Amino acid sequence: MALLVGRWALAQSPTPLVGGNPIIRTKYTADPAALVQGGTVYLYTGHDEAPNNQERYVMHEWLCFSSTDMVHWTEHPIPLKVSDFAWAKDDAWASQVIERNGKYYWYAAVTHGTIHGKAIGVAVADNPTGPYRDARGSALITSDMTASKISWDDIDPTVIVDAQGQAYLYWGNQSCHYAKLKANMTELDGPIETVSGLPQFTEAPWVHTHNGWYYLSYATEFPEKTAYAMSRSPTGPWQYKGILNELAGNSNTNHQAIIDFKGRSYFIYHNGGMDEHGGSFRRSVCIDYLNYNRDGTIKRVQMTTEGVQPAK
Ligand code: FUB
Repeated sequence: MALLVGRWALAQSPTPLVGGNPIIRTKYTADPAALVQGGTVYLYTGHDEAPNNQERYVMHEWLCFSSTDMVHWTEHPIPLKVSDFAWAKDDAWASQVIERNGKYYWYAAVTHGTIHGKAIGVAVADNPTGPYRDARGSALITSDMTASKISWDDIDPTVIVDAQGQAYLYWGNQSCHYAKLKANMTELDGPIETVSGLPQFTEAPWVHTHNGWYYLSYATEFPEKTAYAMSRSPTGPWQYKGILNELAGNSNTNHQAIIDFKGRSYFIYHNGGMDEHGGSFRRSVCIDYLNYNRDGTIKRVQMTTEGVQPAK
């Protein structure tokens, strides 16, 4: 059964608000990813469950919401948990869902149960809201597949399929990796490469296309801002274009998704601003407009309390 949140929840508060940021007020949500399917946007988030007195990530499951106007959001039953990956230990970190040939593939960062470090799994479903099941029975990416001094470098997957039907997986922390995926979307199809041209890359890559350009946005520095680079190809070369979004209030991370929907572009991110307990480990998803310049570069995002208007 779906539960209407967003405006409905706000209307129950002592001081009624209409829409606005954060968009979900019933629980803490982080690391947004969004998928447009016809007239509906599906929003996938992590779930920050840290008690108010604990400053650490407590994340065991992912959440799914949908909207037809970017303002009224409906929550769906929990579509995926860490425990759905039998080989994983914990930590439902950032993820992304994409559609291919009528199947929905959910790429998710977790902590591996037996191979030291973070790992990326892939789950599959027949519809965007799931339920999702482990598509491989093993991790797609493990920490021993990449050279790094840190154990949390294999996180934050983002996936695109280019105009020729080639799928690419990008991920990383400190270094941005990428690899081709086979058409089955569950196996690598070539070596793991490193993306160059992304100064001060921290994490959270998100690759999207718009008017013939590829964009790779990412979290930069720490605490994190969002920066971006552009290319005519999913494999680069990438041209760095600067800061896209400033520090997001009260959160040391800044994790974005970018979509076009019903004639407008949207920047979806998180901050730590929902209530007096909000912060880096109790984050909340927000949405503001994204605006392009004529040459394809992107105007700096203006984070707002009011958020966006209903999309028509
Ligand atoms: O939510 C856990 C981690 O924090 C994500 O994987 C990063 O992108 C950062 O938002």
